[in-house]
Amino acid sequence: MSGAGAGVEDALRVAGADGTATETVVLDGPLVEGVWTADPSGHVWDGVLYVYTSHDEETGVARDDDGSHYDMRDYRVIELRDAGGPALDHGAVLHVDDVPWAERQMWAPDAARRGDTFYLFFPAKDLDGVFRIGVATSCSPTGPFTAEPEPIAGIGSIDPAVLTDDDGSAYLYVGGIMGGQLQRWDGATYTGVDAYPAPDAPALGPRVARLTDDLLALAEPAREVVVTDADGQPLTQGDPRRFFEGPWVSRIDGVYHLLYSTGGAHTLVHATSDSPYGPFTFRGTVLEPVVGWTTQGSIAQLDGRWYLLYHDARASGHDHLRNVRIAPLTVHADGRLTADPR
Ligand code: FUB
Repeated sequence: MSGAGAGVEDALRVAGADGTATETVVLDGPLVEGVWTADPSGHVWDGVLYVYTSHDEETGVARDDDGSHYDMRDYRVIELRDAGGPALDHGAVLHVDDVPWAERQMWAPDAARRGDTFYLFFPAKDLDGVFRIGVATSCSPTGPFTAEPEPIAGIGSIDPAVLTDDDGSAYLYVGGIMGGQLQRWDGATYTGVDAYPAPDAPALGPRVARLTDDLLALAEPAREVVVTDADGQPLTQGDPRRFFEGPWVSRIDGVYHLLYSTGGAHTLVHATSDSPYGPFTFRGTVLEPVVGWTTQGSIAQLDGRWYLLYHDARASGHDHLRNVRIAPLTVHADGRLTADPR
């Protein structure tokens, strides 16, 4: 952790670059500067907001349809005591070189807690170029994390997100189409073949499975999550509102909210259900398109207020060099969610 030797409160007063706190008023700017961060997953534990992010870098890998230029190699944790900042960047907490089965592209992560153990869930490509989901553990929310020797069996693709429900059950959601390879998974099997539904057929949905009590494996086969329109009809593959990537589920006032990116339409949207498995009913746009091709987000409640964590590329002008930001999130009386980015 940065600020080593000093208490967290002392470290929070330190202004500086990578590995120290920033004095940015984060509701108006990036959470941290001097390092590119993306794909934020926010969790409040013991009154502190921990934001788990991927770490964008310019490594010279050429842009392609597989997203190879999103060539990230490690994860970071950013800590906030207050949504207005300052933010403390704890630096790299897990590097691809320390994951026995992973080779590249450490994309959007999430974290979970069980007792005094903290879990980092992450996607990465293995030696065969297949996106798999890994898990790493730590005794601290700020790492460092130690990876399990093998990825989680029975599930793949990208963008893991874990919902810990009120009864303690934990659900793992994953998925991203195109470069995220969701279209190449048939149940628990990676086929290597792009199989997209026809434009007028039900869209590909993220996958969900309950995790075992130790959060290291699936407790059941993964199933597909369906998102429907207001009439209960599945959104079709040709519908710009359909799921693209970045699933995130929060339970707000007893309702399960599935947040996801629509990809080509460049919006963050949400859908609601009375079950963590869905089906989810499409509700609307949470975040209008940001600068940059990708849009990704998560939801956290700090000091009684709801926030959206998201990223954009407005500072760099390059899709693959992003900054994580935070915006107030309004929960409307009818259950709709809308973010108010600055
Ligand atoms: O950051 C790499 C990938 O881009 C993520 O996994 C996607 O959700 C998108 O943000």
